Amino acid sequence: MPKNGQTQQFNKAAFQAAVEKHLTTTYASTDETATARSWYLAMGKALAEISTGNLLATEKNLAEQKARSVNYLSLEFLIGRLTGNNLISMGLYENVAEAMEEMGQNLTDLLEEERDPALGNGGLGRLAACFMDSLAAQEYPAVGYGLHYEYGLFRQSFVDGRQVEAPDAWRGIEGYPWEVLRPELSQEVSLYGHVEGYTDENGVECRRWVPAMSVEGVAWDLPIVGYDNKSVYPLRLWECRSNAPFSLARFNDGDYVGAQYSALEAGNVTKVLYPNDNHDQGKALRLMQQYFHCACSVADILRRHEAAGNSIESLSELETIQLNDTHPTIAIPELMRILMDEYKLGWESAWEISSKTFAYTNHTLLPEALETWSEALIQQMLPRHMEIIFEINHRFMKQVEQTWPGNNEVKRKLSIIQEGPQRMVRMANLCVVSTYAVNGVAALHSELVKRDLFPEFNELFPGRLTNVTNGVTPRRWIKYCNPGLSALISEKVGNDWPANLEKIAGLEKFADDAAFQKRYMAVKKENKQRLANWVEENMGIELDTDAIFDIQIKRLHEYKRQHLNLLNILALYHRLLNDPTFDMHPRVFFFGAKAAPGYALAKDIIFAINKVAEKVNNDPRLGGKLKVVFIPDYRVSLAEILFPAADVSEQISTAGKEASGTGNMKFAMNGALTIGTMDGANVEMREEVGDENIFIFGLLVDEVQKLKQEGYDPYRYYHADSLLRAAMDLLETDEFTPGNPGQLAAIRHNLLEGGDPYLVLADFADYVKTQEKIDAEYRDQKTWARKAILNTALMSKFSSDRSIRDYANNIWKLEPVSL
Ligand code: GL4
Repeated sequence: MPKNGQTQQFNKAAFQAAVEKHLTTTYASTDETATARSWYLAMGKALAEISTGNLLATEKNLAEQKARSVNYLSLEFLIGRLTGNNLISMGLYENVAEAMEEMGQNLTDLLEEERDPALGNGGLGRLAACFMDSLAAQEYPAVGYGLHYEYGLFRQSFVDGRQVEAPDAWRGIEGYPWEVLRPELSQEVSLYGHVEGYTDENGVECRRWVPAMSVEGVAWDLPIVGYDNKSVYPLRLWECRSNAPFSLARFNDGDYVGAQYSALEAGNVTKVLYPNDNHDQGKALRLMQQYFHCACSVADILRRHEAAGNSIESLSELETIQLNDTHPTIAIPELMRILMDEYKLGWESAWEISSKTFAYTNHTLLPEALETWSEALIQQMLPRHMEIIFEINHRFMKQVEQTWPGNNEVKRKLSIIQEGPQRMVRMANLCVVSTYAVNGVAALHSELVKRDLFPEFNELFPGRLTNVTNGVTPRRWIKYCNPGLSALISEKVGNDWPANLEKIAGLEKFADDAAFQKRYMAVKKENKQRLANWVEENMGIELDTDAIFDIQIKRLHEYKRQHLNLLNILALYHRLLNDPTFDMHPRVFFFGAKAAPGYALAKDIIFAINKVAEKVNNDPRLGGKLKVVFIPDYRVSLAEILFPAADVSEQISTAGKEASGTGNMKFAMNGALTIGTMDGANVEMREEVGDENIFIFGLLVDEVQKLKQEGYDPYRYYHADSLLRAAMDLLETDEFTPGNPGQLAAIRHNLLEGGDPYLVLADFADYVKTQEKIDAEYRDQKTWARKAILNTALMSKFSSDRSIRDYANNIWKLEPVSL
């Protein structure tokens, strides 16, 4: 039982009355007409009353204490359902279950009524959600700033195996019960127009922005409830509304239609989340989203700072702003603009404050994900910001000249402005130049940031580039999603492990205990059954829980190599049908993945997996040994069923491409063994669990680079390996698309002729061999159980509580403040 949570304050009768009140007055239902959904909504509202009270109390306390805070700016917060998790953090799960039971409602069923707020694409957005949870759990003062998208990440379905996207109206028509509107925090955001010079009353030459239009930013707060404490931090999401009259000049000019058009555009700003992960699309509306997010957030940070009676000069002492990737970079020139144009500070003073306030996290090395914005576009939408960016670059170039005199090549490389037919602003360069700390998200990734991405910056700013290895919250990713395992852990190491994951190491000594192994594996079996039930009910596929549950869940991307997994499946299919001596333990290969709507090859891979699944799952010749299940509409709430049910975790990206991964950590905590490359956080997971307890395969980063330099020739592997050939050639036939040969050929073509930068064929043989090893080892259930237990026991490093402490101690210099 939490020690200082809200349990003591819980008054069951009052809570039930609040639920009743919301049922009738908020949702216009009676006990007779209420649906499960209205009960869930009323319950959510009654709970939100408690969390909102604590949110206001936390806000007040932090302002009074003049506590230093972190402001986490992110275009994505993939928080998933809040109700179950908040109940656990509030220490009210059992109390509320009982209260609802007395009202004739089953809590577990009601929790299923909540739609996932899918305000993120994948790992980057989910990390932000785990970080907010860990900030609140450890009471490091924080505000999360994001966007209140009307539509979250699209909903996915399959029609004849192909991905179809539909809009995700996550709030439903009733609105989301946990969110609370903060009208008093509204901000006005300017856009377009021009810059003019003027002389102020002291005769100083100044610049100012004369915007052409403005929109309104409205704040919605979602409560981030601290586990086992009273603090509740806001996740503040900005919604864009168009101002009236939004474009006074145009309106007065008689350009009525033009003015309306701007209003339409502005109303669109927070309409939808861009569905790209690890890919920059460069659309003007996206830049508007980014600026809108930054303008509202920076203004709100300054408002809080001033309201607490602090001087602008002390900003960097009391506030730090963490940029989650480059998406909120425009916050930097925005703060500079406000400091200079509104607070009338000179460049040096403004820079002194700004460059000590911002820090930046890099989440990817993929060139196509590194954001650049056309100078012309910024110039048009944000003319004063463009001017400031030029000035930052001008001063920075002088610094480069001092270090590398006359070296134009290094200048070209480091410049914030990329020359070319269309000049572009490199957002990552702007970040590195303008922040006090830059971090990668796993040890290997951070080394590559220093060595390959920003070597000169590392020389120029020694110590600025650093590492904070990612983590995940053990509250959602063990305690909430895996109650069976949680009970087992608590029994052995006590029940304070969710807030102190180091304690979980206490399980290590039970790894060889036969009785414990049995119970641990029984929990795994129950979790596999829960997943099997879901699949049966939702997809009509029957599964055997004695089979190995092998799971790859993440965004669909060539670098993550779902198609390598597919090739192994095709190889198994081929061997089962053609090699009488071949035997394998039954295995179910699960996939869950959304492809960016414009990413054709990713969609082809989804189609291929679905087509192979259709055939394989219904082919009696395979004797039920091989099943393939592509879970549609993969999302946080499904992840909560999938992670606990896995025996094998697929982490098979090309070495050097996956910055960290966080699903890898969730799997291992829940006792899945990893098959993975030496990439991202896999490297550190191997360090923690030891080489015997993880299945590592494939080329290393340096081998990848070397092979590419020498010239990767996929045919070399294709010709040398008959199994690979058999698997690849199946894609040309109509084996899986009867009557339509060649429907899956795009993948084969890409791997052989498309100059595949992810070297799929080069890693195939080792991957197959390592999968065979897994097959053999799974048959020895005792050894398997031992390894699985050790994976759970040795994952404490990957709690996001540890990540947040690293940020707090090494970057933010933040102290906890308890309520
Ligand atoms: C990502 C990385 O691809 C992923 O490896 C990492 O775990 C995550 C959080 O740091 O960030 N970068 C982008 S872009 N999307 C991601 O998921």
